[in-house]
Amino acid sequence: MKDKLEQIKKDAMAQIAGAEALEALNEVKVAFLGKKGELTAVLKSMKDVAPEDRPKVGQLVNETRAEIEKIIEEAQKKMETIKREAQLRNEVIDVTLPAKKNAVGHRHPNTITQEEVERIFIGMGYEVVEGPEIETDYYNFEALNIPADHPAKDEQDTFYINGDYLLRTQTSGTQVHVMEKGKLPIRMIAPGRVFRSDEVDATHSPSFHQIEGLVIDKHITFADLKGTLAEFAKELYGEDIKVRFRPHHFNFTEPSAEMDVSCFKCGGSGCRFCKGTGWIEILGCGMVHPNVLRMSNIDPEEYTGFAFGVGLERIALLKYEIDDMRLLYENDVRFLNQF
Ligand code: 2U9
Repeated sequence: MKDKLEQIKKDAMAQIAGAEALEALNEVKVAFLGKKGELTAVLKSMKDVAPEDRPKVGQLVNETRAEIEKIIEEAQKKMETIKREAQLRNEVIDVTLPAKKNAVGHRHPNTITQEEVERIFIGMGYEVVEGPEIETDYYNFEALNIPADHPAKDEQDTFYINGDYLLRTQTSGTQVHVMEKGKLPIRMIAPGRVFRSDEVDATHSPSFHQIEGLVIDKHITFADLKGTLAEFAKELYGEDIKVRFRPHHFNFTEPSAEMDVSCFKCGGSGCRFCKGTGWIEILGCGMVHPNVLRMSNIDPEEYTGFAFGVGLERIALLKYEIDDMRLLYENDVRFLNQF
């Protein structure tokens, strides 16, 4: 029996030494130590051993088993180490290689322009307020002193959702919502998308963006309007920019005006950009009409205010010298990459 066990051990050693991979080693383990393995067979044949020899033989079998297990385990560890080392060699990372460049997106020129305008007014203490794109006739027209028979209310100019609701044609409804809350003074801008039933061309689109402003406080005068908007123009186009105000008409402001800036291309001497005039129109403005204040429960005897409106796309087109508004909506990356 002792010789037989010696032989089994020798065979096992030889096979362990010959096993080239973990799988082969596992097979050796099964062949010697498994349920149907050689050592198990020896244990099963113990019944043929004389009873007085059994404890000794049993001990011998167990020792052989422990030895084979130990050697297999060592071989296993060795192979795992070799495998891991090979893996580490293959997966080596050269940390000195340059990193892959991430494709970073661009802010849309409209967004850049909007953020620039917001930055300027936030710097002057204004709040940025967003309002709903769907409004009622009251918030879009009536509260702004626009009478029922005004041509702007025509279906040719305004998108009606139904008899009650429409897509706002200006962001002014947002200011009305703020005024109705009754918290004064107000110093706010309302940026956002507006809708008008226009045909698409180089300067028109059925959907564009406005930034409107509203200031209401005691003792606000046209001088405040002029000073604020002149400062805005300087921040947007540079210290040397001049402004001029031309009388205009809006239902929601009285008096009303349009503001021009001196041409930032030629400095005012006249060029193709300003069509030879030296001036470029950039916004509309005026003192808030007493009717508008009254409708939102503000006493025009106590409070006055000014308002203004800029077309965001117009500012962006001028800023980047883009001659077709459609480029701002097509999202052609070759165009957008430039900003
Ligand atoms: C309230 C009171 C007054 C907003 C104003 C303008 C003048 C204006 C145009 C600019 C270019 C529209 O996009 S555009 O075509 N807007 O000229 N907007 S004053 O006046 C208000 C708004 C709200 C309660």
